[in-house]
Amino acid sequence: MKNRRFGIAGVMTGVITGIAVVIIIISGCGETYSKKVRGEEYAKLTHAPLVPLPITRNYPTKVIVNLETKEIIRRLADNAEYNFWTFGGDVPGKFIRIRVGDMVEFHLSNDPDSKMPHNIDLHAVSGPGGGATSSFTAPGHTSIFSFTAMNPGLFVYHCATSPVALHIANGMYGLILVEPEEGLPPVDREYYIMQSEFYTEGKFGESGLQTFSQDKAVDERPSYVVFNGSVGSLTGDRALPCKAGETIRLFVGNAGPNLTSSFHVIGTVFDKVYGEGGTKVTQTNVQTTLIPAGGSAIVEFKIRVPGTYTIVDHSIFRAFNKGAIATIKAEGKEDLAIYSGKQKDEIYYGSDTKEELWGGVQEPSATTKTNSSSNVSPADFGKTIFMQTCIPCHQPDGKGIAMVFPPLAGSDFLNQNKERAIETVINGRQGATIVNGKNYNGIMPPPNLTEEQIAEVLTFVYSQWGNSGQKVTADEVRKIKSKKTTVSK
Ligand code: HEC
Ligand SMILES: [Cu+2]
Repeated sequence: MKNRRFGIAGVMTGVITGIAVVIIIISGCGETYSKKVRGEEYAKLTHAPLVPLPITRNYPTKVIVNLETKEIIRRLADNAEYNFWTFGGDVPGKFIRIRVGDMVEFHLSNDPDSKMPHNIDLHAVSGPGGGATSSFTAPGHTSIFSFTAMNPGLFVYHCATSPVALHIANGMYGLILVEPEEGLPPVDREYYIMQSEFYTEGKFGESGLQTFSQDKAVDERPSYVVFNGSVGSLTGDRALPCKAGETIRLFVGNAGPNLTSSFHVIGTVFDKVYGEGGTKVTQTNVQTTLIPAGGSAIVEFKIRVPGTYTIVDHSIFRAFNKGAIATIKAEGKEDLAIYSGKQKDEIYYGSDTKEELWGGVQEPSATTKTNSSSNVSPADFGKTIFMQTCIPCHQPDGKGIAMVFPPLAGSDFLNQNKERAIETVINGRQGATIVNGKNYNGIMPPPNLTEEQIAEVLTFVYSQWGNSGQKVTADEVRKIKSKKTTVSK
């Protein structure tokens, strides 16, 4: 560990040489607090998911923080945008890292193009409003105020300009880490993740510029629950990288504005949790940790084998239906003793023999290997719906799973009769279905999509994997929906 043995006490008793010494006196309620602060530096802030480097100083200093509030229209999800209000041009706001005892001189600037005044309430501040009233800043102005970080820990900051809830709901929040005197134990990688909700008039997945819904916000019914400000901010190419064998520390914030997070990383166990963002390891060997709105947690875990690890809010509809998914991608060597991977896939006939059910059916083939190498342009609306709705059963490559889920790739059932395919996606399907000469007898529940979404997803499916390429319009879907009789079996 770095040279941090000399705490504040050592500094206070030490000989003061030619270094500038600032003595801060904060008085109130008859008590006086004074502390020596040496030197001055500018804080280096980072955009999520990056975290500034650990502090190597072993004395408190004056830290100048420059942060700008900015209102910007930006991606919320594929094809959906939102007018975000931000600290530093991004959601969440920039990460601030200081040391306990530091005297922070905070410069809050509000972009001249802003429509709103903004301010900042840092939960790390000891003082009324956490800095809010002192930092109230009109567009095109800068406010300066100072505070001494009395308590170490991981703290949320947010805008507290009236209406406070709206400023938070629109994206104005971030994290400030106040390191304890001795610092945090070294780890291989640190990342910054912040969960939050967005309340839009449109449903999850609707395209275009989304507007804020006060009703949904009051009812605590978000359309989106996301990590780092948008759906997919940390998935695919943007997954958090690491190597097997490394220890990862996540600084996790929950901005709310309403929901508590059941924070979980699928496929790992948190070796340590600094509960509620405090400085003590409150629990070891944890699966899921609660993070309150306006709160935080620090979690640490070792990634033992390579692969993709999915970060979720384990209030699980939020993950799969509202966007609360992020991923960690670990490279490295397999350790088959720790995790074998799939060793076999066999057909299971149930506990009582149902052999006759499969009589006359062709030899079951092994499960098709999946790989998501479909050659799609990202502009494709239907792709998103397909990924969100259809892949658990029909698989990312559209090949389905032998005997259980029929293929969409090269499906004669699909390609021969468009109306029948539309009807399937409207109503779901059950009973005997023959696809490419093979019998299926499962249940596809109705996917619950709008007419537009059905048209988009089927157009996408038809454009893939050598399928017929025909287009499906929302009008065609509406026509079939309004028919009383079913099209065909
Ligand atoms: C929960 C699993 C599940 C999901 C999710 C699902 N399906 Fe299906 N799908 C099935 C099953 C099972 C069948 C066969 C039903 C039967 O045996 O009659 C089927 C049949 C079909 C068929 C007709 C057979 C074929 O292979 O051509 C189409 C077309 C289809 N699904 C499209 C979709 C689309 C598009 C989506 C996403 C919007 C979707 N499905 C989501 C399980 C699912
Ligand atoms: Cu604000």
